[in-house]
Amino acid sequence: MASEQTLIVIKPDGIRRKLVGKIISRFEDKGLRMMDLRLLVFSPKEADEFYSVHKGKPFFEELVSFISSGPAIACILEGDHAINTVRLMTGATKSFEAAAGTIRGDYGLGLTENVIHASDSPESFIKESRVIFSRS
Ligand code: 3AN
Repeated sequence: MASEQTLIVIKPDGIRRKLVGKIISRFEDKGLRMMDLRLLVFSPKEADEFYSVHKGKPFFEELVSFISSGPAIACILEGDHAINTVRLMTGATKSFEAAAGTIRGDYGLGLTENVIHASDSPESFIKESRVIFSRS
């Protein structure tokens, strides 16, 4: 398979808890290449756009407010099967149910605060990375 790219965002809880080095190391150890990296604080408008697929869901406001509550780190990773590989390494949405050995399983207990976001498809990757990397 040709190399593909994906996006991860280390959420504000991951930054506050100083997990950045550990998380990035996992992806580097796996063999994924880091193609771009950005520290940002999501504006409410960017957060709204980033999570637009969840608009109307009961947790949407909380999600937008949390992701813009402090600095986050966005990183584009590249490698064979990168999207699926990174999703597997990220673990289940509910950190308290995520398998040991995954990032959420090892570092979190939360649902809204679940340490990391990872794109779930090529379309999501394009949309999400545009929100983050096209800002000035
Ligand atoms: P994932 O990040 O595992 O792909 P999604 O895309 O279903 O999960 O949800 C996006 C984010 O919305 C999750 N990472 C989590 O922070 C939050 N979220 C999802 N479901 C809920 C829920 N039922 N209550 C609160 N927050 C939720």
